[in-house]
Amino acid sequence: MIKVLGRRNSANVQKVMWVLGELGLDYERENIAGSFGFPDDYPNPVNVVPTIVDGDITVWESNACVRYFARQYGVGSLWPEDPKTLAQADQWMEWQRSGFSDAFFPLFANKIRMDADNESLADKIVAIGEQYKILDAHLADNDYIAGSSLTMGDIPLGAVTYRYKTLDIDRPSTPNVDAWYGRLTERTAYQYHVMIPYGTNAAEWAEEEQKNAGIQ
Ligand SMILES: N[C@@H](CCC(=O)N[C@@H](CS)C(=O)NCC(=O)O)C(=O)O
Repeated sequence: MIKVLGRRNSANVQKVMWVLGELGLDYERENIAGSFGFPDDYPNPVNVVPTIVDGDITVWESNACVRYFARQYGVGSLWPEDPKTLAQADQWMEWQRSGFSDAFFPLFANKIRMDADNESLADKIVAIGEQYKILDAHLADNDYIAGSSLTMGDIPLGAVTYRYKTLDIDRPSTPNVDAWYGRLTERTAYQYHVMIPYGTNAAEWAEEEQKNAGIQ
């Protein structure tokens, strides 16, 4: 049985859970990190979530976990067989981890988990809007990140986009992102694993974390 170690309200854990949902794989998830803390024998030297265990292999770094499951169980679907499509999926996954995350995560953490107001976050709100304009231009010619169907390339950006779209902030017009996001929101696995309320401030965030404790 696949094990996912990580609290359900972590966007990085949600990437992995969404993949498992898309692939129809059985799993057990354990509440780790945040208010749940880390067990002494946590098998990840960095002490962040997610970590996944599948038989004799343990993997951490969320995008590496996404790639592992896609390649092991999703060749031809989440893991594109065509090397060029695969390269496109991989490229946007790398981008999510670099420039995009640098813009998004400080905004989200400050706004929701440290209760900062939008005025103090103005530069960050503009910065993530600029990142979404880059994504919007790419999606003008693509229904999904790597072409005409969902691949692993959609997972990291898609998992974070629920949060971006539901934050109380101004956003630039990005019609192609909107259409792509609309397609994601129609997927059962996305609804169940990603579209999870997170509250509007630190107290609500903590409440939502506990509400999710009993949900697989
Ligand atoms: N690069 C890592 C980052 C993981 C990460 O920062 N996870 C956060 C949750 S999204 C975490 O574990 N924070 C500590 C905590 O929640 O206690 C990955 O993609 O897996």
